[in-house]
Amino acid sequence: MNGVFGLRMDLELESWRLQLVGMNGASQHPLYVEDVTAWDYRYKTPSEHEDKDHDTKVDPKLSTANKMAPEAMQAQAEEDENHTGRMARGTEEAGESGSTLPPKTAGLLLPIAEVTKLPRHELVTQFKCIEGWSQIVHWAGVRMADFLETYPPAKINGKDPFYVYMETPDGNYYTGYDLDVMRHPQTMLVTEMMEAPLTQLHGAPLRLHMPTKYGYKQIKRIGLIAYTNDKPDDYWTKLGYDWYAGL
Ligand SMILES: Nc1nc2c(c(=O)[nH]1)N[C@H]1C(S)=C(S)[C@@H](COP(=O)(O)O)O[C@H]1N2
Ligand SMILES: [Mo]
Repeated sequence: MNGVFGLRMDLELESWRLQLVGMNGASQHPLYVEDVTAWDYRYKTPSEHEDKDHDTKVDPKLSTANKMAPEAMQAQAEEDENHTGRMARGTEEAGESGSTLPPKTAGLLLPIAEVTKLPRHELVTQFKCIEGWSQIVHWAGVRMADFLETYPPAKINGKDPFYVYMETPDGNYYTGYDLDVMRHPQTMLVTEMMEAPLTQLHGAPLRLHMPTKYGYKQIKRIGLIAYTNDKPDDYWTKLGYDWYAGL
């Protein structure tokens, strides 16, 4: 396990929905809502985990990192809830995403069963973290290409949008991709790792895997998928890492 941004508190899995924005004909779909950002994800107590500083890829001497302890996050969240009824977003080192949705953005809210309706695929790959470790992993889930067929992006000026943006439910981890790499047959929306359902810290109920890119593009606990023509913000790119992260 490596990287806890967007995962510091356990998610109540029943409260999970996938926010989908930019889909063609969304307003005709039975799962259409006028404001996906109003969806309330619920959390349990902070995760018990060893952070081990694995996820700080910046030289601590050069870094102004001020990582919050889970207890501090919880206190902050409670304080924010008292003031605004919502959790603060972008509270990790890279700050708030420039691609976060404005309130009142329309789209779909998909329960996990809508995702797992798509054909199931398994894949064994070598997963590579830019920090130097790698691991053989058995994945299962659905192809992102199939998801794109079922939930196609709306054309912009007659053409497919260039990019796909993803974000954790709390907006604290976020990633951007070319639409082309999303259509690669080995790019997967993953629900199981090592023949077991995803654990919280591996991104339950839904994460991304693609063997073409480093681990930091493989977002855990996806809350939002948005099709867009604006090059999306990306957590680690903000801290100096390459946007493409190609292997
Ligand atoms: N939500 C979220 N997803 C994330 C991260 C993170 O901090 N938060 N870290 C990334 C990095 S740098 C790596 S190497 C992988 C690690 O995946 P694993 O914990 O399943 O091994 O998750 C990626 N996805
Ligand atoms: Mo990583």
